[in-house]
Amino acid sequence: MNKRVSMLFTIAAVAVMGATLFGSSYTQTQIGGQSIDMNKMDVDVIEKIHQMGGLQLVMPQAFADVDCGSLENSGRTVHDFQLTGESVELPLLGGKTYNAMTFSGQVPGPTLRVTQGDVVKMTLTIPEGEVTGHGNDMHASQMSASYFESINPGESTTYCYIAEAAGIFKYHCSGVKLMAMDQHVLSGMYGIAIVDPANGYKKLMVEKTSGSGELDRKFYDADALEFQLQYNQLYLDDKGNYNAVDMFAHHHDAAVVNGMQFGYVPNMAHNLLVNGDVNKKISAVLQARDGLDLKQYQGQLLFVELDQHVRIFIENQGNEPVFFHIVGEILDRVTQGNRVQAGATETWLIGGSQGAIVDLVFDEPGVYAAVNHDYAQIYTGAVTVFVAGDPFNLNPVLVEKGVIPAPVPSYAYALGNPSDAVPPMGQNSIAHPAINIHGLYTDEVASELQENGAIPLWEVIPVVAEILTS
Ligand SMILES: [Cu+2]
Repeated sequence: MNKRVSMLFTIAAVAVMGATLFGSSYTQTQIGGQSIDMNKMDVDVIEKIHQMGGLQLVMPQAFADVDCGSLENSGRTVHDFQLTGESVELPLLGGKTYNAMTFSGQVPGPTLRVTQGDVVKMTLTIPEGEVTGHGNDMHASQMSASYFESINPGESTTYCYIAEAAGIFKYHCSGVKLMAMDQHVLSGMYGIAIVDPANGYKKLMVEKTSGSGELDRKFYDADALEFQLQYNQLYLDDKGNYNAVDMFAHHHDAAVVNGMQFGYVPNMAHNLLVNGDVNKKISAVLQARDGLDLKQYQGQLLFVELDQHVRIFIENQGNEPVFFHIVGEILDRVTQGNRVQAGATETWLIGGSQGAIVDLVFDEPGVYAAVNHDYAQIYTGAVTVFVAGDPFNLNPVLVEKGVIPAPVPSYAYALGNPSDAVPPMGQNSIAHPAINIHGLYTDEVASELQENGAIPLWEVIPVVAEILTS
């Protein structure tokens, strides 16, 4: 055994011992990054660790099993959260595909929304014929993932927990008894649970100054138009398979928001509305997802009203920091858990497996790009375009042509907001005027959304185009 490998095994043994001695959740037994200098390691050593399934740790049953029976009859609201673990092929930007692993045929997985104190009854089913087992570690619970272990193809397991802490929490596949967890998560097996505070969200206070320099505090009701943005990276080889060497090197191939690179950018429908011609591009740089044939994968925009309380649930599902920034805006409030962390701040740093709730109000009609202000991530896909109000003065045309009966405060009334960016309704949610089908979904998931009333814009736009150009 060469020196580096034996050194690694020593570190692994110490970690295993730590787990046995202090035995709680495996997260406490992770090896500190400073103890291994990845840059000095052989690539084949990294590959060997990966083939081993990472460093396998011993995990005692430190947490008592949670009995669904007693929790289900405790008088608390119970949420039945059903997930399936499925490997599917999903498209990448530019026409290629990759071998994705998903919860329920979509990346990210379905969002769970509950109120603090509710019981979550999570069932993970792995269909017969699935290539590997899967697990689920829900950060909203306070149980070790080792309790849940992993589920084999053809099997199903349930656990229950009380969502005691308010906030936004990641859930992710825990691999096969924690092996290959990195591959499963970075291939798409992640999602969020939003736990609304028991007493609801707080009013939003925004400070402005008057002409005489005096402070003018404006308060917005707690009810808000809500979005969800989940940041991650893809590490892939040429065949669309997960590439662990790139992951260890922190060398991503794509930065994704809700699973897609440049998912929220203008498409040809917006060309038509703004320029009167599907082929006349609004943005030469950003228009990466043009084409009605892309269906649920074409670019869509996020539409908000002016002077409207907007709440964004953000989770960093990835392996790199997120410097959340909205070009041309200031984040009026940042909350983590149920505690306000900042007010009127330009950018907020969100580490890996960390969430934040950003509240803000857009004051001026315009186009605003929410970015991960890490340049390596901006240019590889972490750009999300918000449009506030009617900056293109489309209301008169749309009304005149009969597309809408009266002027509207945002284009969401005509085009809807993308389904993957809209979380389920909570206790302080303003309903979106309409939802369009957009997301890294299988066609089955997209059809289900259509059956539930979401708009397939790729079918609607040709009709609108005919009206507008007639
Ligand atoms: Cu998995």
